[in-house]
Amino acid sequence: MSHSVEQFFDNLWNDYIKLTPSAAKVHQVLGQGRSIINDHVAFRTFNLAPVRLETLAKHFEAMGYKACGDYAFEAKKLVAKHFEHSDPTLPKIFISELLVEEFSPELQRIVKSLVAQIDAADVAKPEFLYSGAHWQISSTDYEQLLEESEYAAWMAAFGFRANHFTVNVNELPDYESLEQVNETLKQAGFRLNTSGGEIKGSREVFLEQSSTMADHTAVRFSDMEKVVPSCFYEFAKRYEVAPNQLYTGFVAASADKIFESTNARADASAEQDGSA
Ligand code: OOG
Ligand code: NI
Repeated sequence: MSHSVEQFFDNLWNDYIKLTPSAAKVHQVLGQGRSIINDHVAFRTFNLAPVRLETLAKHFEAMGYKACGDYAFEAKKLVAKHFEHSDPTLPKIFISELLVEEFSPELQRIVKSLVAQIDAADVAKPEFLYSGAHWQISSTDYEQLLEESEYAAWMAAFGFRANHFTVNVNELPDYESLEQVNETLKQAGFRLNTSGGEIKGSREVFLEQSSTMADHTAVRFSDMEKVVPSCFYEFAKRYEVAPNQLYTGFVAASADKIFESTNARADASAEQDGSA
């Protein structure tokens, strides 16, 4: 791995743990001081110039990543792509984008006003991917976005940075199953995302995933400070599609539930689908 790519992921991680103090605790609990290998890192954006998925992806393509899979989330009005690198020590990258034109004029107005505050020259720098929010937003606009899209509200509060890192459970010593990982996390006091069940996916789809519910962080809105859900940690176990060949893709039905790890009202949604 080149020095600059290594530096990029170090900077990305350092920004992420500032908003996600529980991530350091996850490493301590699961890794017992040994290093943890990450399966993937996820980013969010809006499908508006100059921050479209394709534009953000250019930074990863410059590092040698290749586009591998496309995903659509109709109800949440999102699409996503994943990227892989030939260096197996580098995490996969999952980037989603909100289909802004499918929302109400009110949401479109707010989101466009945020994106208009970005200096396009900043987007061209790799540091953009851990630069946070490039705008001012009021807590009332945040609340308004929240009514239509938890994703839009998260983007408005946090901007451009890793939404989550994901522990590669296959590479985790001491753990045979994702159930064991989840039990250890719960005993250590972590709250897991139960939307769609604690474990999303199965051996049959070659991927099992779980995640913590996002930490809560004080965000300075233009009118007041408010504590809102920030970032979370995910756990992924992959299965072989052929001898010695692990599945490398994502599973849309599972990803759909992982998105809810940043929901303010995740408990309510878990009750609705009967899995709480
Ligand atoms: C991405 C959710 C999907 C996965 O691994 O399937 C995902 C997000 O919450 O931004 O991370
Ligand atoms: Ni993920």
